[in-house]
Amino acid sequence: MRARSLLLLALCAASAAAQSVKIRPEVLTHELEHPWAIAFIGNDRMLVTERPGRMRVVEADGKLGAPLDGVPKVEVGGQGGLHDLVTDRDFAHNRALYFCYVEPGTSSGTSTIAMASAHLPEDAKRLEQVKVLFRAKPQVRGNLNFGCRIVDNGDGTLFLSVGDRFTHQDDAQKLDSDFGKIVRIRKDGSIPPDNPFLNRKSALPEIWSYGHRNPQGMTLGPDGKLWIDEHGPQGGDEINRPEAGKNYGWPVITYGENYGGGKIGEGISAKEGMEQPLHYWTPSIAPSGMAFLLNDKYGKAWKGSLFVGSLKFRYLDRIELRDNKVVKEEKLLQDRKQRIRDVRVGRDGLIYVLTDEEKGELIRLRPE
Ligand SMILES: [Ca+2]
Repeated sequence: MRARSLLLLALCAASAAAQSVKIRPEVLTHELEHPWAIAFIGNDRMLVTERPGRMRVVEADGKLGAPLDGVPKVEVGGQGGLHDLVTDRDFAHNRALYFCYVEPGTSSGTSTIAMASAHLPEDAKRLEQVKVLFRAKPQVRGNLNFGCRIVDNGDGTLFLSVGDRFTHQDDAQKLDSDFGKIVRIRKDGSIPPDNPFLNRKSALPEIWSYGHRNPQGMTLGPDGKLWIDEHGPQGGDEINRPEAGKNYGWPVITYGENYGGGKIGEGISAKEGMEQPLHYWTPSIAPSGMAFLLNDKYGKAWKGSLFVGSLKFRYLDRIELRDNKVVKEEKLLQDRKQRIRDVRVGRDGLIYVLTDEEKGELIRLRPE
């Protein structure tokens, strides 16, 4: 009897905890084809990328605009196409945007990851002054593991995540390749004078950190540091806080294994000189966009939480951290069974989510 009441109490406590913040998902549009990223371009307007190479305005009431003119040619196929989009920190004054995409290579069948800047006029009908700031080296075939998230670091530089392209996993440990790296450049495309490998012979000067696999989520934390999530192989998806010049281990150390089983390399998960992840998921959740909620629109319980989309298990993960350790995870939007591609906090302080489907949705989470 006593055990039963204790169990009941525990169950009540668990469900009370799960329902501590009730949210009402408000679908603004379900007419987006594989949307990838949201940028807030006004108090009541958003700009969204669709992987097949389009950018479109979504009004606060969900009204969808025509595709913008001026988007460069994008190589669409597999996981690749048009990916991340961010506004400049000073967007209200300079109307500057940064976006990344898969660009056709110079020889047939090859491609690479490019990052460009553009000016968005007030009417938001087209991109102007498009300038390619960076192209990842080398150009190769294949359409997997592009990475392709951007962060405006606030010091005049941009971070870009570049995946290992799947076929080039060993490049993640090589400093003469951009694959498996976080790169850092200035907003005019030049190299910042304090990047970590400027004095290393044969190292690419844009490299910030290395040993990454496929980072599809990236944001600045409340600590002002860069936070990323990255896909492991089978198991071993990670959260990292990439610091200048550090090695995050892939493919030498990993908590994952090869698809279908079998160890990767020596099958080790730790090695001197290589950083441990802040957190890892086994089995893989296939993490996507990430955002910190720093306001209390959803009450105190969610303030400070990190939100990460799961493509594979189709939920929004709410992560509580203490001293940079994950102390709790809560699965949200599970009943909707949608691949979550991006999560951002809007100018209104609310959480917005994109679902990566043929009829992809833009969802605003209303606290109740
Ligand atoms: Ca790692």
